[in-house]
Amino acid sequence: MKYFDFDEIKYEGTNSKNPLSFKEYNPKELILGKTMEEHLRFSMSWWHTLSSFGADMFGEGTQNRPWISEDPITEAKNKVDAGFEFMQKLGIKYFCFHDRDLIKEGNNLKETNERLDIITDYIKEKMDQTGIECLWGTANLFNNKRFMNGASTSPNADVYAYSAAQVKKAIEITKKLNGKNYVFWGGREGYDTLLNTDVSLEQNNFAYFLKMAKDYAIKIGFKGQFLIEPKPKEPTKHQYDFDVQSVYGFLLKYNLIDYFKVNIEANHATLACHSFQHELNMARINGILGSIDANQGDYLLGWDTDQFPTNIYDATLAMYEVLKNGGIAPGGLNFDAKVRRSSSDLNDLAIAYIAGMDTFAKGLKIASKLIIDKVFDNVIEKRYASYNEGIGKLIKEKKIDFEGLEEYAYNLDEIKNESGHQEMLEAILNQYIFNK
Ligand code: XUL
Ligand code: CO
Repeated sequence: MKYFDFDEIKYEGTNSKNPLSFKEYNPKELILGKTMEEHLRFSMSWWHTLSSFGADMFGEGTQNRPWISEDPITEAKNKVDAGFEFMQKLGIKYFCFHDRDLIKEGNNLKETNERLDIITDYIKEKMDQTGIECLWGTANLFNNKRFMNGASTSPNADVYAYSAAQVKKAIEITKKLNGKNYVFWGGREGYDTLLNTDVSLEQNNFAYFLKMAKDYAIKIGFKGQFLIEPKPKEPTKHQYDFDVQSVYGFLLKYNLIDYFKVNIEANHATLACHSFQHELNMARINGILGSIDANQGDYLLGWDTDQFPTNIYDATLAMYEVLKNGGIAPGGLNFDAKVRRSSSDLNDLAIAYIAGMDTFAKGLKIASKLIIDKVFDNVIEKRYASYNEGIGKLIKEKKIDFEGLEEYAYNLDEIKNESGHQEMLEAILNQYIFNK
């Protein structure tokens, strides 16, 4: 059975009026020596695309999806069929999943795991037929009520043990599907009030959980990259993986830095009061940029709206960081995004993905020009030139101390600073966005 009534989506160029066509994303076009498809590594999110129906805090779902069924195994297989048809038609080469997106839980963990075996066999067949691959897998440790106080940071040791068993299985199925990465998003790993929380114990337990996970992955020969996905809040008030810099400090403290990178989500960055580029930059300069959850929030709303990314400024600066990083592989750009509640047609899903893919494709093209022309590199190099000679060189090379700096400062006359030219740079960035 076919679920979508459109054919393969093609690149038709910037002037096309066909909503079911790419205007910017031309998969085989070369940019800086690599195809767009190699740069962008787009991925479909199983949860938003196949398991979400537009429900919100105030109302039920609005989107009829023809793959729904009463029988959990039939529904799970339908979702695989629909998902692979969708990815093939859009030319998306990767998917990401939570264990619980694939199939509903059974009556106990054993039955749930048996269901996972059945559905991953089915997915594997489809992967072999289509060449589509798994970007990452993860465990959903937040939906079920057993996780009401967290999973690996729960005050209840039984929940901790259950979570470990669930992650063990999730790593196994990700390995079975040859996943390129495995993600830890601390859904409820945080707290709502310090009046009942032992943060120190929770963080130690959390770190030990991650250590056991990486030890197990090594033991079974899972070669995928481990990623932590920072988010400052929601659903808990304060989440431990607040942002890239907190995760980095945590990984250093617990000697996990060699085994984990980060998966950066745009909407999580803005919830932390950072720009998307800030988070990507912090990850890149610390050598931990692993993968991206491509979406965007709404600047007027203070929550995680997971919208499809259409903001060209953000996408350009994100791709700038990706190119500066030398690419994102084995990570990719996963659309952790859902259509709005009122976008209730099935084709809205495809149009949303096309909009996101075109935005990042255009961002990639603009970012490559910014890099070729060294637009910001030249400015930054000049701005920090004082560190290339004299006193600055001594500072940079750590060959001077406070006393030496004091002596130097005593002999300074007037200190002259230079303009940062921010508005000029913003205008130049606009020029590249408008014209390239
Ligand atoms: C939640 C979120 C998750 C992770 C995977 O905000 O982003 O979907 O990406 O658990
Ligand atoms: Co995400």
